[in-house]
Amino acid sequence: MTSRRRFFQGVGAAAAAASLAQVSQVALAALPEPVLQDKPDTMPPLVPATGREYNPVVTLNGWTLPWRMNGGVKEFHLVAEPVVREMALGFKAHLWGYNGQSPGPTIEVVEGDRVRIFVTNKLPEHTSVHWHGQRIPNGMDGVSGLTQPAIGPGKTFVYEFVARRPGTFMYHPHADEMTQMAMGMMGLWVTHPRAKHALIDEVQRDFCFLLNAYDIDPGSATPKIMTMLDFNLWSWNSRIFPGIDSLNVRLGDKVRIRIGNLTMTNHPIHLHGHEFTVTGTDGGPTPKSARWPEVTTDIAVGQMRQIEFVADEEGDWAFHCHKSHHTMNAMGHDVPTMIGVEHRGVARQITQLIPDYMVMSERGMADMTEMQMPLPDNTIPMMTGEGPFGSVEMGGMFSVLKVRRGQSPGDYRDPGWYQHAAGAVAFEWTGSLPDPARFAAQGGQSMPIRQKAMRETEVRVRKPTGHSGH
Ligand SMILES: [Cu+2]
Repeated sequence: MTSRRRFFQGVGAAAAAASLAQVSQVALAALPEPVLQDKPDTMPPLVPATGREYNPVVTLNGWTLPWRMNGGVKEFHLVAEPVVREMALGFKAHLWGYNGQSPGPTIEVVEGDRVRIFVTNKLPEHTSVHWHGQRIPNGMDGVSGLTQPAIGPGKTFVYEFVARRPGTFMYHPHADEMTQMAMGMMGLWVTHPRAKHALIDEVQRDFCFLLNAYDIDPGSATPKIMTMLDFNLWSWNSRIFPGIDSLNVRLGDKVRIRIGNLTMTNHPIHLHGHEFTVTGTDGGPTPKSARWPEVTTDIAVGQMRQIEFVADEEGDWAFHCHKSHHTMNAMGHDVPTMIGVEHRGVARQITQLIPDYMVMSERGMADMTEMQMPLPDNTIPMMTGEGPFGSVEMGGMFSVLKVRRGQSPGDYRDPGWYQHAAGAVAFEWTGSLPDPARFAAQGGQSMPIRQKAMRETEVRVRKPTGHSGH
């Protein structure tokens, strides 16, 4: 009963009711009852009630798909369907996903498990599921047209194979891929090692999430699927800051974070206050001789990186993509840089013609967090998030690693803001100041310029620019 209760905790009350129905129908139904999830919260780890033991992962703003055992085979039921994903409080996106969510639930199995996955297609078009990174029989690889016919709308297909090597993998359609991935169809797959593994350490916290990206115009809800690179929402598990949960750990915990990239660009993921090592890639555990300490790891398109560290510094540590446009939410960004341009006088004249005209960004963009600008329905500000000391002026791919002495083992709840010791926070200086050192030389040049000398001038011209390739 205890394990069943933990099992239910892992999937939430609504889903628990669904799996309760599943239990009574197991003997009758050919298909495992699909378990659905309608909450975007981070669910506690799903402790296995049946099958081999393992140390479960925690999916950031996600959940693990329950299974049933059938003659020694682990049976899962994935349902591909349109979903509504709350990407941040008050902002709902109309996506495609699996079992009520985008991304789909994490699938967790153990090395050597025989796995049977029923895939029911409730999308308006055909689909398939590719098990990215896994060693499987070719006919189970899920490439529609190449290794199987596509799964038509309303149809259910079965995939069956043995999870041969431990690691972190992804799943996604290999049918009208551009549309279906732009719409959010993807999920994580974790195969735990069967026994103690020389290259896979025991950890106290094991998190995972996918990097994904959308192009949704403010005020609308459906992603623009033709977008190639110019996405405006950079998300972790289809959530954007401040909608991404913090990663809450106990001081001294060994922490593993598995991050898969299914966007169309690379993401240098950066952790404050700690050094980590990359202990695994899609190809499996990294040999110990090939590990080195880092604070940022670049995750290319289609790659997975698994990082590990000991959380030995208390505090609230920023954890984010280091491309600064990826820590912003949707914005009209075809906007000239106005820093240093005094245009208030001009604005006064313009407002006589266009009453809504406003002066923007002549001192930088931080004013945007305070600006009381009417936003369209169903979007969120481009930079926001109230911290204990004011706005953190972030969005997109940003979260916080919270390291606390008092966090109990197995407790993933948010402990609140870090309480700093007296005098341990950077503070305003009001005393006298020594003269700051300034670099005075103009610098040389490696080669002479072959052109007539011009009168020295300070550039004041602003060149109109496009916005591609950011
Ligand atoms: Cu990024």
